[in-house]
Amino acid sequence: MSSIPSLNQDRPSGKAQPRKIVVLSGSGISAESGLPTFRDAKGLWNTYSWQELASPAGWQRHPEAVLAFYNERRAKAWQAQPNAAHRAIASLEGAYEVVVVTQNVDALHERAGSSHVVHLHGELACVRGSAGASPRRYRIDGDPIAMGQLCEDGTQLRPDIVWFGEAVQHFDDAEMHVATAARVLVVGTSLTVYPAASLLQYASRDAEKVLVALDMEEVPHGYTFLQGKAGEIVPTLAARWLAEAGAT
Ligand code: BV8
Repeated sequence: MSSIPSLNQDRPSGKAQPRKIVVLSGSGISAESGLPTFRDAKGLWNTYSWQELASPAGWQRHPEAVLAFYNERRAKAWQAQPNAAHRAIASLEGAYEVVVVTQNVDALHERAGSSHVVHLHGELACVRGSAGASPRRYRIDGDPIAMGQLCEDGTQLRPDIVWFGEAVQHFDDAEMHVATAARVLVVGTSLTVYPAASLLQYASRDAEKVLVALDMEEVPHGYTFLQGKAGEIVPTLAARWLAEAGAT
């Protein structure tokens, strides 16, 4: 795992807003919904080659294999159900402003009821043209796409997913939300992938910072590590925060 950059980097301006919670989630939060993670024993990148299936070069070399890989994941993600962790995060909206910044490409946060979700790495349920800096996007939910299905601009439709070597989406927005949160809850990510993992360092010094995972090689400075399953730990945390806010 790449080392976590030192904390004395320039911080975006922004005062922590007392009732703002920002959740930074990764594939581990969807594991209990039956969706695979990436780097665990049976993770996707231990089964498939990300270089071949989640990179622009792989798309150029064999687009059919890439489309098949994402068609299968899109169908599975569309069949999956939100779990107790997704639902607990959505329930916090009863008493807090909650922004979910996710590396995940499934829609389980939205389907659990979260109303403000920022996808850094794109969404399985969307596809886009395969050329240009601001391609047209289409929502296809759980449907497959095939070679020959074209965007209005005439280019082959591709998954609206951020591959390795491609710029992540909404990063500045995500950075601002982390910097103005009174609480930062990191759930189900190995903090391997950048620049997403660098978001943790933008949390305010006075913010409450919690990290939930099955295991964590190196716990970031200032974060409280709660080891265990998201589906068990996050509902307890949410209940405590709701009680503190006087909500039941
Ligand atoms: C870019 C596609 C530049 C979507 C993914 C420094 C700065 C910037 C870039 C880099 C850098 N160093 C290296 C890079 C390059 C690269 C990178 O980070 N490489 C890594 C491998 C070292 N980054 C990039 O290429 C990024 N792009 O920087 O572009 C640029 C700039 C301007 C203009 C042009 C270009 C793009 C990164 C996005 C790549 N796309 N996937 C898809 O197919 O799904 S990454 C992939 O990893 C997924 O998106 C995933 O979300 C993400 C992170 O993985 P995790 O979610 O953390 O999953 P993982 O398996 O690792 O861990 C699971 C965790 O869950 C574990 O901690 C486990 O304990 C826990 N867990 C499991 N079960 C449970 C649980 N916890 C609780 N409960 C459970 N039940």
